[in-house]
Amino acid sequence: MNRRKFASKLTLATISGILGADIVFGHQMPQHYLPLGLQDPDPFKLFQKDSEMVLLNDKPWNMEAKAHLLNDKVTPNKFMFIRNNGKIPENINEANWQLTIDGEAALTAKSYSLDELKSKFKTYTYQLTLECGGNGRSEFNPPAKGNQWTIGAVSCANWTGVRLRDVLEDTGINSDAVYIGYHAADTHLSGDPNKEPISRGVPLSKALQDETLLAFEMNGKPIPIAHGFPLRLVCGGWPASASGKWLKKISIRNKIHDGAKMGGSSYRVPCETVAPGSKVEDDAMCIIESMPVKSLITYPKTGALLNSKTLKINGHAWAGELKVKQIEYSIDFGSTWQLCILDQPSNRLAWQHFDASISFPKKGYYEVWAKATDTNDNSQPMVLPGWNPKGYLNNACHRIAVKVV
Ligand SMILES: Nc1nc2c(c(=O)[nH]1)N[C@H]1C(S)=C(S)[C@@H](COP(=O)(O)O)O[C@H]1N2
Ligand SMILES: [Mo]
Repeated sequence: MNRRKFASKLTLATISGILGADIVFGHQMPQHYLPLGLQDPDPFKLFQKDSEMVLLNDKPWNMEAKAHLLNDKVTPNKFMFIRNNGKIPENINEANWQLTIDGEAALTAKSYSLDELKSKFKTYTYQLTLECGGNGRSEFNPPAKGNQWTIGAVSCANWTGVRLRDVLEDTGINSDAVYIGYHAADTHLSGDPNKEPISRGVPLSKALQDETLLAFEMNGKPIPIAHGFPLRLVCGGWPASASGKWLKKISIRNKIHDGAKMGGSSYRVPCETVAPGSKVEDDAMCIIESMPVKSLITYPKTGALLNSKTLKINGHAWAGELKVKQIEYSIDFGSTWQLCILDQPSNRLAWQHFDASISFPKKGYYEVWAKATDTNDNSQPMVLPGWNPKGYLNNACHRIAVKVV
């Protein structure tokens, strides 16, 4: 039931209860009217998102981009997807914010204020690709439950912060450490304070990489609230669920972190390929680590009408922990492929830009398909890759339609 229908079934007294005040002229209120006080704020204004972004859900907030919105080399906030599992924390006081490092494999437990983090450790800036593990979920069949992301749950912004490694080493890492897990300030949708909406992590080896940051800035400014203000973990190239927002605590674990959304079918896929629709036992599921090779054509916008037979396309390609070694395009439904020009990433784990000049043989309808290959020779599949219960890791080729008129 949507909230409008829900509200139409409520009595005036109940609505007053929710609003926390009497509706003085309630008897004048039109029937089935949803009082503004019960309506959600405009998320585009609230989070300063472009009006072309697509809202997938409001409880919690989830919003994605369209391919042509992601044309910038460095993703600005207005085009960055939002993926929340719980409620965004309110009334954040930066001055009192503490990050605690603890865990059974930490030599001690230590807390740092934001000022301490900034003054004690060296600051780094990296451009890092963050893609939701469920990006592309909407195409799986049988369908997978969850946000029906199409292609827009990916971003590549500049993140500034201190290295997680430097802070973990300052606290002290025990020799039995194997994993880290994050804990954050967002709250569970049920309102239960003992439940965390999400608490994921990465193996220690990923945590210790140069580019794994405790970030306090995005694109040179304090991180926007939807993206984790005032402190966020950023683990580029891995499912973005590993990059904890509103970060309060990192636990150094002597076992695989067992926080919320680390088990079952959350961010896990069958270790071996299964037939679509199969039921997969828990112990046959493996945690997603590096994201697979993928690309997007960000110019032109699909549906473009061209009055010329030549077209310059451009976009980005990325490959999780790996680099993209080649990207090709096809205008004949994948029968033949031509190489695109591919740039180096601005740093490890940043997406890579590509462009190509296409000559169409004659007027008519075409599809432009793009296919990237990583340094391990894995290419993007042209159709859907392996089905999995939650619809993760869809890295099928992106396509756009164009008409030469
Ligand atoms: N604390 C917290 N961190 C979180 C989440 C969350 O719900 N709470 N969502 C995760 C998921 S699933 C994704 S895909 C990314 C999304 O990051 P973004 O909203 O900044 O694009 O944040 C991750 N970090
Ligand atoms: Mo995600």
